[in-house]
Amino acid sequence: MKQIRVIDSHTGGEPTRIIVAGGPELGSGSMVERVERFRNDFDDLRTAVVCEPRGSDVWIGGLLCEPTEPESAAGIIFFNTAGYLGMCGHGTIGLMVTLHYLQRIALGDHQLETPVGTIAVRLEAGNRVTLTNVPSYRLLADVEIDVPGVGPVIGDVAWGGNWFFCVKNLAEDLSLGNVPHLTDLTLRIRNQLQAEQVTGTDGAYIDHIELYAAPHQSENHSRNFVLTPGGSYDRSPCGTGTSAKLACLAAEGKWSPGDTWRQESVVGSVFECSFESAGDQVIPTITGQAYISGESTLILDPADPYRTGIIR
Ligand code: PYC
Repeated sequence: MKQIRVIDSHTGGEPTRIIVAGGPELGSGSMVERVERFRNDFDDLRTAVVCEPRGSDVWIGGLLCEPTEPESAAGIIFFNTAGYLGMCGHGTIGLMVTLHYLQRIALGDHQLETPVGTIAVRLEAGNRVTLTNVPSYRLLADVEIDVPGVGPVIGDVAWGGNWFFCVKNLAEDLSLGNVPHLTDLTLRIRNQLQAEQVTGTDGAYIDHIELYAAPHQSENHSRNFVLTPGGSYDRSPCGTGTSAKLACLAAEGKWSPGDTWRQESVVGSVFECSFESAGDQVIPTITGQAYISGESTLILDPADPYRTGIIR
């Protein structure tokens, strides 16, 4: 029986499952080479960890790796039921709290290696984590697509460690009771972006769609709904999505460097964010809290026909 040891946490309601033992050996290459090795040779381990029956579309998994640089606390490869993620904001916050729970890191400043770059992270008391994300930018402004059953939808294409379509012209009720409609709407938008060949750089598939509305709590600046690659929605305000949003706000001159943007999620959890300008990009910082929610050993029984998950 194969055994995989995992620690679960959630960040603003969005779960993260970190593989801390029993994961694949990916060698000592760059993080990009390791994610390719994971994808090509060990993808059934990804599906075993996050797909049903052990997981579901809401889960983000992370494989903890030895870092390539001695000054880094860890390397991390994030993944979900659809594939691999460049970066994950809520997952990084969960990872830091997990490393602290394992007594592998102390409170203070650290760095983490991801396939899209090395990021700085600070762990504070109270499970509070601030991450300085990869440079984020708006690629395309005011893209209009004609979504079947919806009509014209206008949005910006932006990078925040993953690709996002940040919708600008829809006024939807972003409440939990409306999740089935919001999911259907954002799936239609994503399909239409693909049909009209609207992509990120080098034809990259835009797998995250963000809707915005006024916050429910007056101290916040915005509420969002974020469709994630597996077709679920982010319970947290989405670290990479809020980085993309900040890049769009900066490009439009609607938010100033250093000012705090409080992004509320569809479940009401909040990230405090800001950015520094770096030419036509921004360097976002995202602060949130995570809590450990479980520690377990996954068992892959060779006799179990679904040991590597239910694959769609
Ligand atoms: O927080 O960056 C994020 C994220 C991406 C997908 C789910 N959460």
